[in-house]
Amino acid sequence: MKNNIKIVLVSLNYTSRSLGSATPSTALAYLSTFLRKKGYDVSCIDINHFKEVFDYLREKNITKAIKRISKKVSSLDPFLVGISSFSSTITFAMELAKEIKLNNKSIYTVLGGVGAATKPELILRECENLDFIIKGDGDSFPLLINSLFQRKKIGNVSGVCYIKNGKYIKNNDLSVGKEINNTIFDYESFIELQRITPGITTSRGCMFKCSYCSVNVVHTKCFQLKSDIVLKQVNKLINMYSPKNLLFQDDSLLNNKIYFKKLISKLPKNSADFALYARLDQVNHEIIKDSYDSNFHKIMMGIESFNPINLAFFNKSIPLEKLFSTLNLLDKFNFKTELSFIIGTPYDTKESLEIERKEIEKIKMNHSSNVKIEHNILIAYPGTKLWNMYENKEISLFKAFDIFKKDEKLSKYSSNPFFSPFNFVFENKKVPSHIFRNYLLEHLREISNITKRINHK
Ligand code: B12
Ligand code: SF4
Repeated sequence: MKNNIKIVLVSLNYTSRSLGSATPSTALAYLSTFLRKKGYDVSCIDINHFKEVFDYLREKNITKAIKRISKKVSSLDPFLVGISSFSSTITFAMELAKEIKLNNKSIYTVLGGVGAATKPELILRECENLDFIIKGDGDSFPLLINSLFQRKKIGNVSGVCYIKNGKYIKNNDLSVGKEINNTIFDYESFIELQRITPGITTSRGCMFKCSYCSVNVVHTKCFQLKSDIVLKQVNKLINMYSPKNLLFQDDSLLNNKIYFKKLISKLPKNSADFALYARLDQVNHEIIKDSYDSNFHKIMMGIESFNPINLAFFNKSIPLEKLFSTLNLLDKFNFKTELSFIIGTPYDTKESLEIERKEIEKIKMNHSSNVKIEHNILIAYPGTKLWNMYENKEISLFKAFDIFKKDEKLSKYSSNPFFSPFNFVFENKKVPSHIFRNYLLEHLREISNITKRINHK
């Protein structure tokens, strides 16, 4: 039954690729469908699809972007705004909350998502314009909204954190949302959507413990959605939106192979092109063939590094000797493959980066048209094992604004690694930071040259 309480949800997880290319925020899709079913009037703003905001961000005009989002929020006249954040967008969320409150002090602001899950007290104390943080899956969101609307005490609403009379209040966590995870979501509450490439995450948490990864920060327990729920979800999105592509966004859809096989055997045939993320050690001929037969044409794998010392530092043992034979197999089935690498560990050396470039050149030479290579610079995200090592002073970080200049996002808002993780790079064990920074910049330049040269051929 409708209750006429207006809620606006905003996702700030910006990607600079191109307008509308990112999957609409799955977090917002879940939350909005869940709230709509309970009678709320919900609108979702995903900045990767909001043309004016996206253009401002591309021009690095953060102030205008924030004002534009806030203007849109005002025009929707909500009772409460929920913001979904990654660690990289917490400062963005704080600025937006400030602007929203400037326009209308009575609107409640709530922060959620992986960015909000670590150190909620620090975030709330830093930003008085954020009224609440919800940790976990958001099952208790309606209870919080209702309590506020009816001016009741917040009491024991699970996962909710706030500051009252200077005192930090933290209710017990609710890591796995039973109700929200059984919701079959849609994108009907999204405004300004450019195009729809659905993203589905069939699990929460992960059984592996890679040192840089944040997946287990929000979801401390591994949890797999029932396969019939996932199939209902896939069918609903295909029937409603006829998408060209549909992306399975679990960091590895192959963590549970029995589940995977059952799921893909029941996926609708001749509907969308499917894509998946997987770990190299989980991929084999049978998996590739079965996936191909079920209409999968794209795979993304985190290879991370060719340097065994780095892989040990990442707590990720990947059988690199399998890489070339797996790429050959994927080629046979004409899979598009994206391989991602991480540079910037304390153990990288000029020589190890050079070896890495040679290996990447080999991959590009042999599989040019089918393989895309992506590089990420190592970041210590709050709550990860690397972050704990940094807090325990086992490893150090240094400010490296210029490395990220071309992709500045909101990196200059803060020089605190918690609030601006993008500003910081690891100190190297062998060379001083300014030299190490040059190694990284040179590596990125060289990789881009290799890619251009080989693609051009
Ligand atoms: C899809 C995705 C993206 C998409 C996002 C598209 C979009 N429109 O959102 C794109 C490609 C843009 C992206 C980019 C990046 N990503 Co990403 N991404 C993911 C991925 C694979 C899935 C996220 C997802 O949909 N999960 C499923 C949903 C249902 O779960 P959820 O987001 O946690 O949401 C639930 C709860 O948290 C809660 N909730 C969430 N928001 C809110 C808000 C409110 C108000 C409430 C009450 C509750 C609530 O309720 C939701 C429903 O239950 C995750 C990995 C993962 N498995 O989560 C990484 C992940 C989130 N990404 C990560 C990273 C590092 C990045 C990049 C930095 C990568 C890079 N090098 O550029 C960029 C950062 C972009 C930016 N500007 O900040 C890290 C985040 C680390 C961190 N601490 O922030 C993750 C966790 C991956 C990892 N292995 O560590 N990413
Ligand atoms: S990087 Fe992937 S495999 Fe490693 S813990 Fe994170 S989700 Fe799991």
